[in-house]
Amino acid sequence: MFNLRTCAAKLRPLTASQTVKTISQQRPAAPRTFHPIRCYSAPVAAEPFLSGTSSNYVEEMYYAWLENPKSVHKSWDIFFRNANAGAAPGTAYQSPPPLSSSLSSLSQAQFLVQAQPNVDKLVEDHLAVQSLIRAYQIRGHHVAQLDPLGILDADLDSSVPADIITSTDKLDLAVFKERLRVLTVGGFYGLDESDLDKVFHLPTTTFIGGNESALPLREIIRRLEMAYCQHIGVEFMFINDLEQCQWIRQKFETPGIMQFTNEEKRTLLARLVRSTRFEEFLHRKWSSEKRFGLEGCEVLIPALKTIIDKSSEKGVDYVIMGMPHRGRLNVLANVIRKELEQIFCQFDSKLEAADEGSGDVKYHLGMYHRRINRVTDRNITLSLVANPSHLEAADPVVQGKTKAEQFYCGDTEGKKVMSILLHGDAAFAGQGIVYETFHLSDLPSYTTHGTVHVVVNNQIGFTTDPRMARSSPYPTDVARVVNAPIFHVNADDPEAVVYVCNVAAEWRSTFHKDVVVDLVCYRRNGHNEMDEPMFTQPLMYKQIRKQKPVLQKYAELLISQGVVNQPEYEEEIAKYDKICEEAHARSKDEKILHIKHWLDSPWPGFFTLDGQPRSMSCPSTGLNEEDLTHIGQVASSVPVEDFTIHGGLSRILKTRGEMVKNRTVDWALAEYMAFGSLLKEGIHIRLSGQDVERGTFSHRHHVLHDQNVDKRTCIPMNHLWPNQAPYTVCNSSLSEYGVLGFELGFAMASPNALVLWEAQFGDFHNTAQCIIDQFICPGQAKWVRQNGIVLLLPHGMEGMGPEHSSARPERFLQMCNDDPDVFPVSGAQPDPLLTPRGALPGPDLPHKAEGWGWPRMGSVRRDVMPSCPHQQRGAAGRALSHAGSTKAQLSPVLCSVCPPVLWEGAAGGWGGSRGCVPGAAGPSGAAVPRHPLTHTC
Ligand SMILES: Cc1ncc(C[n+]2csc(CCOP(=O)(O)OP(=O)(O)O)c2C)c(N)n1
Repeated sequence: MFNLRTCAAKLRPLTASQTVKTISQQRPAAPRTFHPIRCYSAPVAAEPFLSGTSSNYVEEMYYAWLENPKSVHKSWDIFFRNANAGAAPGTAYQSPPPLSSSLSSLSQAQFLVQAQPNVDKLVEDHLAVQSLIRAYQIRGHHVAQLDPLGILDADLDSSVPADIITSTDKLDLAVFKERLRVLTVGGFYGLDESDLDKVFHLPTTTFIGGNESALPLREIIRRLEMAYCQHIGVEFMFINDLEQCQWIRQKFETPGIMQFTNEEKRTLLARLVRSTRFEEFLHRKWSSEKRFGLEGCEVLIPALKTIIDKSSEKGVDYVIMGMPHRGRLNVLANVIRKELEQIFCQFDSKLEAADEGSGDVKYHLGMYHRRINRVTDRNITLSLVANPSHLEAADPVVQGKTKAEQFYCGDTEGKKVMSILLHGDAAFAGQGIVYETFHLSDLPSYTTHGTVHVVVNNQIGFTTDPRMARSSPYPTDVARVVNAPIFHVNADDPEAVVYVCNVAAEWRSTFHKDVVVDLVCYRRNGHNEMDEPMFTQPLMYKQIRKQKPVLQKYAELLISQGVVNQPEYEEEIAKYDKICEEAHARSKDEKILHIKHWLDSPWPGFFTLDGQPRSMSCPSTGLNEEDLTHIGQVASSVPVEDFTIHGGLSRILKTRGEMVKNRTVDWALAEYMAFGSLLKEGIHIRLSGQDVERGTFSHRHHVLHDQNVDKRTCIPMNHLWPNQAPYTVCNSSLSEYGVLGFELGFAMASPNALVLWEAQFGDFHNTAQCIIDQFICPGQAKWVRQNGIVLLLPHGMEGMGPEHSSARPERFLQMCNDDPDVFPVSGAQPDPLLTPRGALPGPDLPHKAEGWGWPRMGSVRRDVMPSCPHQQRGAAGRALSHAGSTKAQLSPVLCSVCPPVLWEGAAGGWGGSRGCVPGAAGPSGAAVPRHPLTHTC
């Protein structure tokens, strides 16, 4: 039930003729409370018993009666009924009937009972207005005018929700009457036309009143329409936090809140000029080149700049962005501010590449730039993360990189570093990785403390109509799982767009949670500039041909408002065109394409000035036994006081301690020693994956849990040395694609960390195949940047079925090979089934595959790896000697007895974490061929 508080004085009659100002003056400003009173026809203040001291009592009585008339004494029931029924001042009170019933008291009771319908109407009307306001808050977005083309409903539903009382355009009386009739007949509200001019107190859950606490119904509806049914559709009522809902209501309902100064309008116009003229310039110069232009959503540039400006104002100084193809060049030029000549020269097909890296640079590679934000006058670093064609694959990578940057600068609350993710409407709705990434957003070891998502919702996916592309009303519905507010906005209303972007950035800095801006726009050309969209969307494109560009519309508006004049506008255009022309002239001087200019993570200190790694050598990896013993002792102890561990774990730790004494190690202890020694050298380690804290096989136990105190844990690895690097070990959500992408992004931020992702079973890595195929394997060749991520893929022949028994390491070898004529086969004779051209699997494929793949890997690994404790023969000695000589070789452990087998895939390398050049040597030595595409270290 609502919080019912008011004062008896408010039980006065209230009519539209009364100034609502008077009422608002009586009302305390904060906290806002709910006042359900509407109209009493008798001034109860005139009652003799209503003295000042009794008013609170009366007030309580009144609300109790409103809820349940039987809950108060009969005399109060009669009084309130009479007052409501219009009894004259002083007559509402009736003394209780005498014990002996008389005819007169009977007739009096009858009079009172007849008052009942008025009371009911009062309560019903009050609830009706409540419900009406709530209906707009929940469903107003369904009737907001979001499509600039005016042909498709953004929610794919043309019907108006049954409980929204009016049409969207105006408070047209005819439409209103009809709707009201339908709703009245349908029994929704029980209001009728005569109620339109009655004044209602507003509940605390709305801000439409501004400084007024009561409004006529007509005005209530008008204001609700202004707030929820114009060019902004706000979806937020699924959020189950009252403060957050109130915050949003205040931002959108407060009358006149969407105001812009002339200066702000001119800045917005100038940004639209840049965005629009940039695409026009590219079109003029390279009319037959693909560029995935932004035409139809030019407002994206002011939108992003607004988010960045507001975030900078709130203290953010590093923004990491991820985006797909659409408008990427424009974002690089006008948001990140990459030099225009660097962009233009990418269109020159004769340009020779100075370094490694594949084609398609301009749509895929990233960028890193530090500059002054002109609006806030503060330094800001902007980084656009490289992305493959695979839509949305970069989402978790951006989040991981953001987390790493936050971690390394000690930004534990995300106040300094933030991420912005851009999406296409079809991809946002269709790609599962979006959902997996959202589910990382609030996990302690994965949160980036709020991401601003911007959807370029051009209402088409390549050639596919949204009605065939998704089953949800909006493409953004996936964001509802994390209670992110979603602001849909008509992209042809630049001020509305800028307004919601400001609110989104403020939301992020206030609540540190995700938020979505859905720019409902259109795509002026085909999917790329060479595509004919009329084949498949004839009607839409007929409308698009007629559509005035947003720049023109906004310029006309500002000129009509006198904010700018025509010559000023033309001058702005000429100024930017000149900038483009001059950059184009300079771009012709570029003879060589430097792909290293397109990097998103600079790795300061790692490269020489000419872009080469400072050192190609691996530092000595040897360790003394004293350190190993120390690590082993910590690994077998509980390094904090008064901490009760499980009895079973005590036995495990005791066994560990004995192994240390006996100079033997098992897999878990060897891992401990490898990690511990790196931590001593100041190398941060992050181990992430499903259940990695304990270890799937209950072997690791890196996090100890106090058996008596909830959430009290201890990570002994962080108690090794006084000045050691931190060790992060975190159980992840049950996702491979999302979490591996995240860790890859984390590893991207620094070459001086060891970042490991563990699959629960090795073969589960295939649900993260996209990250492996698109980012890890093509590493240097595609991205000009290697990555030290290490994949732990435990697998073994232990009766868990054919797929669980192998992590398919041979696939990594295959993916690291880019010679079309050679496969990494082991036998003397090339296997015809496995040659790349014309190779079709025959009936004997399993046998053949086994012939070259697994046994070969197995035998190679058996050669280089230490034995396990089950094969008592010198196992510990070998493991220790490995740990003592080269930690990079410690990891491959194979045992036919132990269930888990750890394999460091071709994808990963520890050398990166040791400062050597990834790719210089593989962890499994000869198992990984040396090849430019090989991404091992
Ligand atoms: C994972 C993946 N599947 C398919 C494609 C091929 N593809 C490229 S763009 C595109 C349509 C994308 O539509 P949308 O997300 O709405 O973005 P828009 O191009 O309209 O901006 C498709 C299917 C791809 N790049 N990635």
